[in-house]
Amino acid sequence: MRRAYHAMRSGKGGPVLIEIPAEVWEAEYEGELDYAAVKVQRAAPDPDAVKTAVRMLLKAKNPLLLAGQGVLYAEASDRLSALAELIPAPVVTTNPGKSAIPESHPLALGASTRSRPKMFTEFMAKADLVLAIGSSLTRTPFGPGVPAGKTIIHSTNDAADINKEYRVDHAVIGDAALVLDAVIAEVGRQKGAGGGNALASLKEEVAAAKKGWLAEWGKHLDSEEMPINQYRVIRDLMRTVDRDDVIITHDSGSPREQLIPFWETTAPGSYMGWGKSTQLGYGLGITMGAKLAAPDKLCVNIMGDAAIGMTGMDIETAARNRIAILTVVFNNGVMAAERDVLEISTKKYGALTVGGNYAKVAEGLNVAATRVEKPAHIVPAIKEAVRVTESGAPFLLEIVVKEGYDFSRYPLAGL
Ligand SMILES: Cc1ncc(C[n+]2csc(CCOP(=O)(O)OP(=O)(O)O)c2C)c(N)n1
Repeated sequence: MRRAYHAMRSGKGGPVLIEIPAEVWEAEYEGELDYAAVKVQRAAPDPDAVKTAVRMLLKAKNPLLLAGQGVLYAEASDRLSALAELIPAPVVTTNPGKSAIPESHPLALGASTRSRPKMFTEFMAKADLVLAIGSSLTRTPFGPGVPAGKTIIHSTNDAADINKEYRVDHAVIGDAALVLDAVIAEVGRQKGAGGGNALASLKEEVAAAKKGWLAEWGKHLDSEEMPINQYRVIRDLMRTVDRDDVIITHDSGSPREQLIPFWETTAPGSYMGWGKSTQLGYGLGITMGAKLAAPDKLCVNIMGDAAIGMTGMDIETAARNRIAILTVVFNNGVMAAERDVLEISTKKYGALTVGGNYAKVAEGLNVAATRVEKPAHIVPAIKEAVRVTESGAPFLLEIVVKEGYDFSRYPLAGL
């Protein structure tokens, strides 16, 4: 158990599986239990590596910070924002790193899975140096990737990730909070006073890029169409809930691609981004976990109709245990994410289409539910849903949406 807790908590921590043979499981332990809680261990970076990293950062014309989930685990979001302002440099995040810098921050460009905000692509394209921090820099279709031709500084707490999938120009090993502390202090030493103008003009550039991108998507976000446009639901949800007090996630399929670019996080840890292991139903499970860990937050998962069809019986677990999550179902009657790959089985068996009324299913599983078909009913339904979750019970909000497979793609050249 000591080894297991150490592996869970230290370094690049994560789940641990312990296999216990039956005869051990059933045996009585004789004697005093000799167990002490295992402390979290953190590694600090090599000071010379920090000096070199800062020299490179300050020499770069367009440096960009790429933050991963390690920044969230290290609770280093404030330091990340401080470094961004100090250099100054804009910040993008990986999919699991989303909210490592709150996206309401004026230097935040958002997160990326296969979809991403336009300014993510624009600023990544023109960056000459990328400092990846708290990221394994693993190549995945559900992450951003760093296009070829950029100088890469890779900072992670796991030395095994360095040079794994990218040839990096420089590495700084260590816990993201300790690395950021050291880098901030070194920037202070190497950089003279001034730079205020550069920060102000960078903020203006980011704000203009963001405004332009949102204007392009206004027709979706503000859509009055029926069946309802998914982006309109995301917009209304953002406007109705207190984003500081939310933990939200998506399921796999279109909801992930739709939510990640447009859900602007305001607090670290308020979004659970995932995708490398992309099984439908994961969003529902981790939302229940989030609610158990943070009972005062509004915990939301957005899933498609195929997703709830395959994995949704677990909402009964939430009802039985009074795990007061909010499940939003985008019911478009199809597996839109699979449209391009299910040609033959769709012709032969109608495999693409799924049908059902999930509000009725929810009621059968003791979960209060509403089905919404008109845009004007979205906000009142969200308010009712939040009220029910605040009373301690889960809620299912089914929204009849259009198929909608327009995503905020903006591909990155050179990947
Ligand atoms: C358990 C599991 N089965 C199959 C898949 C493959 N898959 C990914 S998305 C998807 C369809 C999702 O459809 P839906 O939930 O209705 O969302 P939509 O894309 O239509 O919005 C499927 C079958 C998966 N990721 N996980």
